[in-house]
Amino acid sequence: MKLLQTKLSTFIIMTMLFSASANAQIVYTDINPDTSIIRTRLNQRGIYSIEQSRDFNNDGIADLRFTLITSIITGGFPPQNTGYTAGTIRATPLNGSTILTGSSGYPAKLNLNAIISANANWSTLANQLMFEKRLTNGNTTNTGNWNTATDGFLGLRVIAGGQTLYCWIQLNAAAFTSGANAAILTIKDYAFNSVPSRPILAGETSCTTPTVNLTQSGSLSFCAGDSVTLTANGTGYQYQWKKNNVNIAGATAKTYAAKTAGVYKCKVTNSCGSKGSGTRTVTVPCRTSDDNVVQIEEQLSVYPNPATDQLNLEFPFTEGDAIITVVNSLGQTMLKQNVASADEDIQVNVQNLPEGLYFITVQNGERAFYSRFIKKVSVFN
Ligand SMILES: [Ca+2]
Repeated sequence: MKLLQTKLSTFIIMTMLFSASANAQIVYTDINPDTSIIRTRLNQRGIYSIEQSRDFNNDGIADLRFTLITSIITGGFPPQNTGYTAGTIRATPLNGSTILTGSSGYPAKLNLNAIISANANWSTLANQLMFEKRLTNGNTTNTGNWNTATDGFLGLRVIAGGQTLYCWIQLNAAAFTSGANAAILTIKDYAFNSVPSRPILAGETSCTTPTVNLTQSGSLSFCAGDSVTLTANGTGYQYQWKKNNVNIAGATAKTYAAKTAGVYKCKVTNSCGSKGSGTRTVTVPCRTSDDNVVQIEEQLSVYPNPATDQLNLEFPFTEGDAIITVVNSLGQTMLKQNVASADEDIQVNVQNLPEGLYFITVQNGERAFYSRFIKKVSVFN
């Protein structure tokens, strides 16, 4: 992309300063030609800085200010014991934005595809992308994550209209390295996720809805002490495993070793959103297979029970759609509802049913699952 930009910039004059493209969610802006902020080394004692404020979510409000500072404090008045030349490139969050910082406390230089999300170290403080100090004895000290960085990504979190947007900015930063005579900061391109609070990957310019399907390492039925490893195959990059529809604390890897009986599934998230997997029902019957073969009853689990307005369903979905039927104690069909197999949370609205006992059936292909529940009218209604 960089080579292409360089070539294009030869031909494209100032009429085309940048081009923005937007798919459903990721809004990408390619600065063309790349913009450089250059601070030439001073030839005499003094301090000089230039700064530029930039807007990275295209709402006209500046989010970040870059400052390039150079100084020579050698000799002159008052006399310096240790003269030095210093160069700093600083990033200052503006108007409520924050920058993603690394473990050193400096703005992190992220690699391609690093996840920029709430789960990161965000700082409101102005901080150095890089700082270089050149001593009169010729030694140079550098600090910061961005010394002579090429194609690094800066993570930015913008607060716009009370909502949180995650962004990346691709930068080249060159310090006052030996032989060079200037500090240079080049802003190449940037993008943000236009859906509030949704993460973005460093360098990501478009996203598609995640896909997920579960595979298992072996039998879903085993004796206590054993386990089965479930793997969420797909395109997402954040995972949350659930047992009986409740998040399992800390189970955020691509795989999960299930050791206890229950209905398991995984919610997979990427920049475009979340997708729920199908379910796997794990049973721990504790009988050996050479004994009587245990027939696992296909169980439909419903909760809460009694229910007042929403009834949640859990059953081992196989393929295709399913039909949910609710019948009252007189055998009259009171509700019928279709669900797609990809639906993550299956809920039935029972708010309008009279109080009483109901039977519920889920027909999924050749298989049928049965349960019953009691409808109660909420005391708060
Ligand atoms: Ca902005």
